[in-house]
Amino acid sequence: MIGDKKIVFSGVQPSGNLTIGNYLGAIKNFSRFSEDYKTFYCVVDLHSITVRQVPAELRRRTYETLALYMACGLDEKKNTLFVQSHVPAHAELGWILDCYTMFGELSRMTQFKDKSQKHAENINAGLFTYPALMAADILLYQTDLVPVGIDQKQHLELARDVAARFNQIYGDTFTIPEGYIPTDTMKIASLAEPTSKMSKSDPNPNACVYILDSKDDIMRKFKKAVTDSDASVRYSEDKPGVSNLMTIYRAFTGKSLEEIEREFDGRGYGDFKLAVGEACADGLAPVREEFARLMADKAYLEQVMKNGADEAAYYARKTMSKVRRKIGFVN
Ligand code: AQP
Repeated sequence: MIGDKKIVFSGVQPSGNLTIGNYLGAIKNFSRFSEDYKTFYCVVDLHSITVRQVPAELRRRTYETLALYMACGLDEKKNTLFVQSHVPAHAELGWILDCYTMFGELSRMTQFKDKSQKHAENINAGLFTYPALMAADILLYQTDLVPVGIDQKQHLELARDVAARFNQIYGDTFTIPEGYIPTDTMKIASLAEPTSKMSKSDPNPNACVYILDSKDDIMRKFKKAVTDSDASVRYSEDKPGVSNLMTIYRAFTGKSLEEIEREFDGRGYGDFKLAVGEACADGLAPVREEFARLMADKAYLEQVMKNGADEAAYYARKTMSKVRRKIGFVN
C-alpha cells in the first residue's frame, strides 16, 4: 500500500511497433486503475535487449512507447510513467532474484522456448532469466495487481513463487502480486495465423495491426485477414480467424458477440472485415493524433521520464534497503 492505495505495476517492451494486442490486452486497461490505485507503468527497455535491437531504433521506440502510454489516456500526473533502465534497482533486484529462481522453473517457461526457437543464433542468459527480472520489476514496488495479457500469466506465477520463497526464507519482504487479465481481450491473435498470438516482433507485417497504422493500412490488413471457407460470422473454437476478428470488433464497439452475430447474419466476410477495420481505425484515430502531438515535444517526454524515474526510485529504494538488510549485505 502507498497511503491508502493498493499498487499497480505493468510494463511494455520497446521492442517494436506496438500492436492492437498490446493495446487491447494491456495498455487500454492501464488507465482504469489511475484514480483508485498507485500506478507504476514502465517502458521495460532492459527486457527488450534479450533480443538484438538496433540502438537508434531502441532509443526512438522508448520515447514512442512512453508517448503511446500518454496518448492511450495515462495522465502523467496521476500515473508514475518511467523507463526501466533509469531506475538501476530493477537490475540489482533482478540479479538478487536470479539467485532465488530455479533453473528448472526457468526451463519450463514457454516464452523462453518460443524465443529460443525464433532466435536460435542468440539464446543468451538474459533471455533465460527474463522472468526473474520481471519478478524484480513487480516486487520492487510491492505491487498488488499486474494488468497483463494471458501470455504473461506463467511469468507472473513465477514472480509469485519467487516472492513466496524469499518471504519464507527471510520473513515478510514482498507483497505477493495478483494478475489482472482481461477476459475479453487477453489474447489477440495474429491476422495471418489466427492460432498464434499477435506479436510486435512478428516479421510478417500483415500479421499485426499496429496502433499507429494509417486507416488505409488497417483496412488493407483486415481485408487480408485469414478466416475460413464457412462464410458465417460465428464465434467458435474451430473458427479462430473469425472469432479473433469478432473479439477485436467487440473491443472497439462494445457490442456483444450475439449482437455481432445478428448484425452480420447472412452477410459475407467481406462486409464484416470492412466493419472491423472501420471500428478499429476509428477507435485508434484519437490515439494517433495525441501521439503525434506528444512526439513533437521531446523535451516534455524527457521531463516526464525524469519525474517518473525519480518517484519510482524513491519507492524502489525502500524495498531495496529491506532486501539488503534481510540478505545480510553490509549497509
Ligand atoms: N496478442 C496479444 N494479446 C493480448 N495481450 C498481449 N500482449 C502482448 N501481445 C498481446 C500484452 O502486452 C503487454 C506488453 O507485452 P510485452 O511488450 O512485454 O511483450 P510480449 O508479451 O512478448 O508482447 P509482444 O508484442 O509479443 O512483444 P515481442 O514480440 O517483443 O515479444 C503484456 O502485458 C502482454 O501480455
